[in-house]
Amino acid sequence: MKQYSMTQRMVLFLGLVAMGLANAEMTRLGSLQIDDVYARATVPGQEVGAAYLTIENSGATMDRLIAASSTVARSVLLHSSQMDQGMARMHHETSLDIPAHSRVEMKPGGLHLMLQDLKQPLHEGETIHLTLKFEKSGEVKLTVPVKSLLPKEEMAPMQHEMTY
Ligand SMILES: [Cu+2]
Repeated sequence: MKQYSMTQRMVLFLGLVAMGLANAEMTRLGSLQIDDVYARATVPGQEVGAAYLTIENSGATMDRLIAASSTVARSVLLHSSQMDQGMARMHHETSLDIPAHSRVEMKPGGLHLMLQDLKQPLHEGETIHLTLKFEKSGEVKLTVPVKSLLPKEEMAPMQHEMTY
């Protein structure tokens, strides 16, 4: 058996620790991998919040996000954003396809989960729970960190017009 030096062992150990940290917010559900999950902090009086995440499907069949819910909001809707004559407009989507061997990313200004009728403000540093329901893979409960507000100019999409 090969003997490792103290330094080699240390490097190996640190590598494993780093891998553990990198995977801290990753969730697996069947062939789906969900990561980069976070919600935006809200200001007092704000009734809606937004959450973002990335879903990767390493499987050979398509799956579909069909519902989402959270204990901090009365409903959670899937929205897409599009620029229309210089104004961002949100559209309510009833489901989100996650094609085989693909990665679907939610981000500010694009796809997002809208937390409607918040029951409490979302403070930076807290965590909330979000439950996602997929057509094939079923349900998964995520622990979602609340991150700081965007600079003011990037907050604009929060106040934009809604189209259903
Ligand atoms: Cu929205």
